[in-house]
Amino acid sequence: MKIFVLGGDGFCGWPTALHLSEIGHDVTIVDNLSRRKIDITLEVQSLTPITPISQRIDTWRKISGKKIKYINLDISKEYVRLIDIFNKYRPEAIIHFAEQRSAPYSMKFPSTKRYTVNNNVNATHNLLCALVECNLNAHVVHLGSMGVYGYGWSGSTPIPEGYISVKVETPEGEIPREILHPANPGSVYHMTKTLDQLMFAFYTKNDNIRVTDLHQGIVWGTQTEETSRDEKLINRFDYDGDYGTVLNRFLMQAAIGYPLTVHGSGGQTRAFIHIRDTVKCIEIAINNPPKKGERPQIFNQMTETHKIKELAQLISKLTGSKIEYLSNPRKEADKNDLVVDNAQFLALGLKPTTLSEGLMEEVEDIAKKYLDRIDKTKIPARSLWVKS
Ligand code: NAD
Ligand code: USQ
Repeated sequence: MKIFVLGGDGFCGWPTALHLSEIGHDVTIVDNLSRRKIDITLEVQSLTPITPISQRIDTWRKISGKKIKYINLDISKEYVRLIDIFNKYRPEAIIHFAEQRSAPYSMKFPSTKRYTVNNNVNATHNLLCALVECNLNAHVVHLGSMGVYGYGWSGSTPIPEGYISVKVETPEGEIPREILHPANPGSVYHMTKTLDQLMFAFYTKNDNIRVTDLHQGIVWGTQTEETSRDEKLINRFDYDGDYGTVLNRFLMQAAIGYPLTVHGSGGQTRAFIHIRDTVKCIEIAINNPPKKGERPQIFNQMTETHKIKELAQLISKLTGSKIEYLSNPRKEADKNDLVVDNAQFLALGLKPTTLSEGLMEEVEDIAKKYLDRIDKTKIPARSLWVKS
């Protein structure tokens, strides 16, 4: 299948592009390298030494004998070029990772709030608008977020996969309806993902675009089968206070003896998935497209939920690290329950990688190996949700 991977140079996109290429798809990466540029502005770097995109692709060709094409394009701004490449290549599936994905970065300054909204909303809308203009029947697989639901809004009732049954009271009696689960974003970044959902609902209804929206939890881990074949293929690992996600940050902190940075009480429960499972889920999603005219197909892409303080305690037990409870830079519930329905991926054959299988491998093979690249001054999370 001809597949475009939008955002294919990023943490989830790069291993996905390699995996899809490995299993025989004709892959084109479209990426404006904005993530690499943000690192330069923030004066941080991936813990792992990532090579330039041309070297990554060249190495993959030498190792696998397979060719991945690369196009440098800003999806949020270069609409006419997007039309040109759609008409030239006519992709059959488009995986859409190309958004600003950090909640702290999205809350850092007015400029980063505005950048996140302009970039994410326009990227998704340009994609959908271009598909209609080019009369392209490609299946769009979008990486959304568990954060669109908020965390634990329905207590111990599992968060359903996208839609919720409600009864509308009318003078004529109750009307049963199935609606998108209420949106409850916790950051400007998460808000853009809730806006994406509405755009998908409109374009599937109006133009019969086929969309699968994957509501993904926090991705942890670094390597997949394909990225570990050569050091020049290594995946990125963000550890800084803006882009580093909680579990990978704890693993890096454990490796250098830095106290684990728990925000608040650590009673926040979140959903997690290993990067190897992300890649597998996308393969499954591509193989199971919705029909034309169907509403967006929504899968919850997560495999386990954990409280932040329990993760810290687990890593502390394994490595002897200290835990530090910091005042929380975010405006979020101090504790919540989170139960999530992920039956669709399990039914389609996903075999989850559990936390117990990969934690120490990450500390030993990644964090300890590259610890001389860590700048400790970049570890604290300094982006405040509310400036007072
Ligand atoms: P990332 O920042 O590493 O990758 C995103 C890629 O998209 C980058 O290479 C960036 O250069 C590119 N990009 C951004 N805007 C673009 C534009 N306008 N035009 C072209 N390219 C553009 O992020 P990631 O961690 O790989 O996340 C990928 C997607 O998955 C995001 O949409 C994110 O919201 C979602 N997601 C990520 C996680 C996670 O834990 N990493 C969890 C849930 C959902
Ligand atoms: N946290 C800590 N200590 C840290 C870092 C974070 O306690 O050092 C806490 C945060 O306060 C928060 C939780 O851990 O309560 C998760 O934070 P995170 O940075 O790991 O994840 P988040 O900001 O939610 O964003 C990440 C990805 C985003 C994706 C989202 C999925 O960056 O792209 O959409 O996870 S989800 O969380 O399910 O919404």
